[in-house]
Parts: sequence; C-alpha cells; structure tokens
Amino acid sequence: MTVRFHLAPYDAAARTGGPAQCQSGWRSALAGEFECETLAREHGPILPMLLARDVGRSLDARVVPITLGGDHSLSYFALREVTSRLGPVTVVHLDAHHDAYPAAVLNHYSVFSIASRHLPIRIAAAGYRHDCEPLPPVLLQRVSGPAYVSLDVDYFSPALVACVGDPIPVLPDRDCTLATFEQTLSMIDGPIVGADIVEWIGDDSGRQEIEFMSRVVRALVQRIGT
Ligand SMILES: [Mn+2]
Repeated sequence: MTVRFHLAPYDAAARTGGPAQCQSGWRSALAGEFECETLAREHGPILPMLLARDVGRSLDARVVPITLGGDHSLSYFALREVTSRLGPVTVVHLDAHHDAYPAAVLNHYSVFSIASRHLPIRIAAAGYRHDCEPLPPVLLQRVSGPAYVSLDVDYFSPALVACVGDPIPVLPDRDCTLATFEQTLSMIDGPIVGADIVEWIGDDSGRQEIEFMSRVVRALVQRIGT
C-alpha cells in the first residue's frame, strides 16, 4: 500500500459548520478498499494536532498521507509535517476560492496566506473563480519536484458536488470535472508526497455524489501509485 487516508472530521476553523459531517460520506466513498485512520470529532480543538502526528507517522513509514477533511485549515498541519521532513514542495491547489485572504489567524479562508508565510511552499493553482481573476480548470504550467495536492471539493462544478459550504458556479466553457482534475494530476511530473481532500459535507451527499467522490479518490491514488 502506498497511501494511507487520515479522516479528520473537523470544522472549527470554518466560517460555517458542515465539513466535520463527513465520516459516513467518506466511508462510503472509500468503500472499505483503502487503509483509513479516523480521528474522533470529539477531539475538538486538538484534532489538528492529532492529525499532524498521524500524518508524520505515515511519512516516517514512507507512506503517502491523504487527509480527508474536514475544513481547509487542516492543510496547514499536514503541510507542516510534509515540509519539515521533505523540504520545499509545490502545493497544487484546486479550489473555487483562493483561500489566501490575509488574516491574523489560521482558518479555512486564510490557510494559504498563513502557509505561504511560514512554510517552504509555492502554490500552483487551478479552478479559482471567486473574488479574484479566474483561473482555468487545469494547471497552466507543468509542476516539477515534489508536489502536495490540496483539493477543496468546491473546485468541482456544483452540479457534480453540491454538498459544500460555499458552492460557486463554474464559468462558461470552464467546467471543473473529474477529467480536468485528472488533467491537472497529469501536469505533475514529480512525486506526489501528500494530499488532502477537504470541505466536503459528505454525510449530506446522495449516492451519485458519493460515487463521484469515490472516482476522485481513485484517480488520486492511481496517480500517486505511478
Ligand atoms: Mn473553496
């Protein structure tokens, strides 16, 4: 096994609650096929620290950690473990939002302004379309060297993934689909050393959306394994 999932039902750094309600959604999407460590939501404020510990253990075991959120602030804790062990990485960030608002505190919309200030990362983004110059659904340039994939599921068209806190319609001729996600993965030349899939309110999802997320997970695992 080359990957290990870390299920982190946490949304205390989100503007509205929701992404902590994801455990049954993720379990259905993983369909018992993949190794998954689940943290208890009741851990509350220390859950991000426990996630960091577990991600660190996976990295030490030479396993690629994939965090299943939970809100986007969790990416900071995973990235801190990844960069402290492996050095600089390119974060391939797929999201409808840039999540880099300047803020004094770490939360789900400031995560990449804080991470860029404190961690050795550079960001290669696709899919942004809210409160900024829109970006195409696929990376514009190839990524070399170690990469970390951070996928906020509101990257996808709300027609595909509706159970998110702040769905943003896709722009005409710029649909964000499984195909554009896979094309973005194919733009990564180096190894994927870690990943997260966040901001999914999976417990509210119906069968179709769960099956879609299952395909997203498989596409990511397949790319990591190659
Ligand atoms: Mn987002």
